[in-house]
Amino acid sequence: YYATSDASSTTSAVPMNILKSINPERLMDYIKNYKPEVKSVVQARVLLVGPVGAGKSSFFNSINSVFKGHVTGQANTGSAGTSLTTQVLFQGGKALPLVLCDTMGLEEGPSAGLDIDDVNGILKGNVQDRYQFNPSMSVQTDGVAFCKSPSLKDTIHCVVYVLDACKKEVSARVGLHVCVCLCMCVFMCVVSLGVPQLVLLTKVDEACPLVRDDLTNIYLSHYIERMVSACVCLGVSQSCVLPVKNYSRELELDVHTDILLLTAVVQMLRYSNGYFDDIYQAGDQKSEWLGL
Ligand SMILES: Nc1nc2c(ncn2[C@@H]2O[C@H](COP(=O)(O)OP(=O)(O)OP(=O)(O)O)[C@@H](O)[C@H]2O)c(=O)[nH]1
Ligand SMILES: [Mg+2]
Repeated sequence: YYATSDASSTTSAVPMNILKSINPERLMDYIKNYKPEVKSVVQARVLLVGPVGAGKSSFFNSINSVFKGHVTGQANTGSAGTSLTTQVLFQGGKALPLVLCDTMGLEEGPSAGLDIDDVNGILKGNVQDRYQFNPSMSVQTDGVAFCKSPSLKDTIHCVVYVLDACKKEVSARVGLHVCVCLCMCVFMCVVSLGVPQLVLLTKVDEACPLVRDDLTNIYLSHYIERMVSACVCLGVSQSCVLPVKNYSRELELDVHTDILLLTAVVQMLRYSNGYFDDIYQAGDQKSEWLGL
């Protein structure tokens, strides 16, 4: 069996274990002190999108736990919520410069889950927080929850595809599973808007026994390495794939789990800044919109 036979082997290509050499405090400081490179925006807005049950809500909870200093379970995990939930992270009563937008999952079928018009509406900032999606109908442009003239702060600055590392849609062999096809449709839409994109590969603990036993094996696991390569079929480069383990059943925080989660957030903020840079370079005609 593909997963288990490879999961127990490690690669010798990585000379040292990077995870053991990263200081989580420095990552937290980077996040706390991050400032978007445009005056009109104070928080980077990151959209989490992906199949049902991939770990989108768990990711928000996990990041929240890291900043709170203990494991919390705030967002709706394990149930398919149907709203757009815009979640701000706080530490010591102070809002962090990052907003995670959690959505209902992508599902097969024309009247299930989010559709491409819904995603398009979220990306452009047309869909307001708490908007209840109707799985059998796209966002209504004449509805009260539709924001007709959003500004840059309301739009999405980075899109993160959340994929379960245990699922076959990520595997190289079954690379074109329907959820990946759906993600690819979203991808095309995101590319056309110029929004940067990353892949969050969750449940690395469930996917590989070596990693389950010791998370610091993450960059040594052939199985995870192959999963990361398989994500390239979505159109992102390998460096844009961020493997993480969310807090799911744990009662206590773990430093290596924190490092992977915080590293993912740092990348999200860097890519958001890349987006602001691109817009800035795009020309003066947008300078008013940007508040420059
Ligand atoms: N072992 C393990 N379990 C995880 C991980 N991430 C999420 N889970 C579990 O997977 C299940 C689904 O996670 P959710 O966070 O609810 O997934 P979601 O993407 O928000 O799902 P929908 O909102 O239904 O689309 C939950 O039971 C989580 O505890 C992980 O990294 N490792
Ligand atoms: Mg959820």
